[in-house]
This record gives sequence, structure tokens and C-alpha cells, in this order.
Amino acid sequence: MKDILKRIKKAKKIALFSHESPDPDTIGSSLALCRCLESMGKDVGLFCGCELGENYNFLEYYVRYNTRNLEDFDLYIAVDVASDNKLGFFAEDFLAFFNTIKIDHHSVGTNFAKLNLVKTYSACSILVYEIAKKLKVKITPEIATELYFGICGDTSIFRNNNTDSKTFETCAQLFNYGADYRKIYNEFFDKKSVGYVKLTSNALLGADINEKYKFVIMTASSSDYEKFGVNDQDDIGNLPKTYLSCGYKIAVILKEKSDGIHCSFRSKFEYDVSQIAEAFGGGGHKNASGCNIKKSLNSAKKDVEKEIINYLKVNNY
Ligand SMILES: [Mn+2]
Repeated sequence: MKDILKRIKKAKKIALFSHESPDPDTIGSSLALCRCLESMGKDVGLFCGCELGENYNFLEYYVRYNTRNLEDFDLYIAVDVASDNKLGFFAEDFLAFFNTIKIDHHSVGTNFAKLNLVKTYSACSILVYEIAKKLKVKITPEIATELYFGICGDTSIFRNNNTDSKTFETCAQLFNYGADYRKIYNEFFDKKSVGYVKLTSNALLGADINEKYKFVIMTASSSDYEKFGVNDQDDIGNLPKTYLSCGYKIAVILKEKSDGIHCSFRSKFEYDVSQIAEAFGGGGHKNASGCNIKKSLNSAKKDVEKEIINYLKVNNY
């Protein structure tokens, strides 16, 4: 930490890197760090090694991503990036640079920077907050909001099992610094497009419910995506949870995409859906896993149904 603070203080022009397929934590912690460094008089650039969507546009500084030249900077910092491949199309440039720092919270990953600071907090935003305090930066409401956003993202708004007392303590402090938590829910977590509401309603209504074994299979076909005007990149993988809340053991959604049928399994605590996903060459966590089946939607659905019944029977559930 000391070395990192020293390097940051010494640098004049700092490039910050978020991980590809950015999530709220990498965006929130990077934007907050950007504001902190600028308040210290640094020239700061923001980079993310993939094509960027518009879903984070409600954060003012988001438009600044990938608008500068890498040559302009004398220090590179990767924020919330577990391993170098997550740097996307900036990976090579980052690895080749002489003055690099990694700031991260993932328990798995590689020390790909010259200086690496990893603390296994629930979100990288908590680590950035700690750094900001050590740099004696004034925490503005904007910084507090961005950090709070990152924490909400990585804890699924305090629901994941990584949520701990430090998470709440940090959020309480950010709240006192003026974090606009309502804006975060309104503009991001609770925000849906009309097409998304229709697509997900259609999938919920059309669900195949197996009352004997207590599981649910939903589908979203490519024609559904088209009909409701929803980009098939939109994430509906958590939709099965709706049926878990109704008392079913396992729920899955099959999404028809250009490279096959993407299956997102969700389950209650005791039911291990990673075993089912593994049967199709996929994997993941006990209660959230996925796989890709290269078949038609209908035959993939039959295979998934068979595999779920098999899993529940074998385990005497
Ligand atoms: Mn993170």
C-alpha cells in the first residue's frame, strides 16, 4: 500500500483500466479513483478494453472512456482486474509498460502488474475508498455515489454471501458523504426497457412448470428477442430466480443466441446446479451456473429437462 501511494503521488498523468465486459464495480471504482486523482491535480484517462454499451451513461464521467491516447500517460493502474486477459484489447500495452499497478479484490487472479495490491473485500470500490482516505482526498457526493454503486454491484445489493460488516460500514460512511443511492437504483438496478419487461414477462408466462419434481424451464427464442426488440446481449440470466421465490427447487432459462442455446441455471441452497451444467460441458457455482448447448431450442430443452429430473432422482430430492 505504501509503495502504491508513493507511486500515485509521484505520477502526473495516470491511465486507469477497467476490466472488459465492465460491471458496476470496475466502473464505479475507476470513476471514483479518477475523480480522487484529478482532485490531486493529476491528468487522468479512462480505458476499457472492449466495445462499450450505454448502460452506464447516467454516470457523468463514463463518456470519457477510451477517448485518449495511451502514450499520454506515465502510470497505468488496473482497477478491479483479476488477470491480464480481462484487460481486453489493452492487455498487451499494459503488460509492456514499465510503471503499472493492479488494485483488486478478487481472491483468484494473477499479479500481472509491477506493483499489486489485492485485498479480498466484497468490492474493489471498498479498496479504492481506503486508498482515497489514505491519499487524504475529499470524498465528494459524486465519489461516494460511484463507490456505493460498485459495492451494490458486486454484492447484488447486499444479497451475496460476500456481504460483510465492512461492506455495511463502508456504505454507512459513503451515505454520510452524500452517496445518492436512490439515483443508483432508479437509473440502473431497477431500470428496465419496455422490450425487456415484455420479453421477461413472456418467458415467465410461457414457463414449463414441473410440479412433480418442482422445477421450471423457461425459454427466450431468437424470434422473441426480435419481436420484443431486445438485444440478445441483455442479461436475463437471473430471471429463473423469480420461480425459486415461489418455492421451486431449480429454475433455468434457455436463451437462443447465434452460437447456441445459453442456459442459466439457478437453484435454492441445497440443490447444486453446477452438476447439471457440467453434464453439458458448462459449470459455475452451486446455485448459479451455466452452459452452452449447440442444438435447436426444443431439443436442448428436452435434454435439460431430462438432466434435471435425473439429478433430482439420483440425489433423492
Ligand atoms: Mn469487483
